[in-house]
Amino acid sequence: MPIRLLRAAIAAAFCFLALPLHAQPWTSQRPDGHAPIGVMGDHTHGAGEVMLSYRYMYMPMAGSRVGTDAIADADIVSPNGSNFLVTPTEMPMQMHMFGAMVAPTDDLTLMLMVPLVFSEMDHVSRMSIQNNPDAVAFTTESGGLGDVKLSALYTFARPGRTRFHANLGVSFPTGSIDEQGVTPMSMGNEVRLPYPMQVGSGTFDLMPGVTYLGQSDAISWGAQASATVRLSENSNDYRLGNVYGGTLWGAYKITEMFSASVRAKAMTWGDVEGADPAYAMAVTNRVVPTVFPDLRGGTRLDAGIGVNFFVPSGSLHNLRIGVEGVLPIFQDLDGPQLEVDPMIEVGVQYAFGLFGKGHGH
Ligand SMILES: [Cu+2]
Repeated sequence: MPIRLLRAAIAAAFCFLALPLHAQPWTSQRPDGHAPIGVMGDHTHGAGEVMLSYRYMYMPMAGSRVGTDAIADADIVSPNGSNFLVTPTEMPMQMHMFGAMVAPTDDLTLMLMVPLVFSEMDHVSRMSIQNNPDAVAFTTESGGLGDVKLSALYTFARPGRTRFHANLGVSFPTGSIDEQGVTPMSMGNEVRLPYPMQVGSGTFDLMPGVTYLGQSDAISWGAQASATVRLSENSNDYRLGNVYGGTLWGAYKITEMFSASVRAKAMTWGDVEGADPAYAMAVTNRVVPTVFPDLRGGTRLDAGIGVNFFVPSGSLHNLRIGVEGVLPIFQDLDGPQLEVDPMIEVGVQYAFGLFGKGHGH
């Protein structure tokens, strides 16, 4: 392509991103001024502003897949199938996330996120399936403080009614990777629970990303690309796979207080590298798929619908409530691995000005 054409194409693309070029800047002072609640680090704040938030996420998993195909629990534990002794059948996970944002300048917002994670895992075994196919053989539980994340969000462009900011986060290894439980195979002893029941990554992780936001009078839209990159091996001789994701959303402002959104999200995550030596015997004896480092990765495409509620004025000005339901529509898993079922996320956010301003950006 001739250089001149290329230049014109780039200019055209930029104009499209910056549409519509109204005098009015992008604003958070509307219900769709924040992304659907499932998006993290979507918005920044004005200088001197603070936001406190709480999110609840419920992620149920049930049934397993190999690649894109469902596999029956009975086939996973069959000697003629995947030949494991035990398989997880269900794993409901709940997360409570406490967040704080503070903006030292109009361009820089700092964000702290503190998660509490609670998981349960139900299993069947080859023996239990022969005796009573519907009975749960045993359940394990884990939970507690997850990996605390600290991010900087830096706005680097504001063309027209759009914004671009860079996200740079660090995840701290505050979550346990030594969660233990008793299983029928452990003869009453506490043994280390498998990879997916561990609460943290055990490593410092880098979380880079970039976010684009746009607005017209009635609708808003945005896109975000993000990654989680593990910086080392953890103290149990492994590292979780890196995560790469992208999400795209659009929202319609129904009134000054309500908006509705649709969203698409794609993510791919790697297998575990290395191996926790605590699982060595379980791997040798093919006890359960969840201790195999090469049965952890996958790719998933989700669709979300959500609503945002916003108080535009008065004493509760800048109080927000968001709800989003997320439906997995494609899953390709290194398996047997548990698949994700429809998830729900609910959040409350409250922003205020440190100097009594609280105008919201
Ligand atoms: Cu905020």
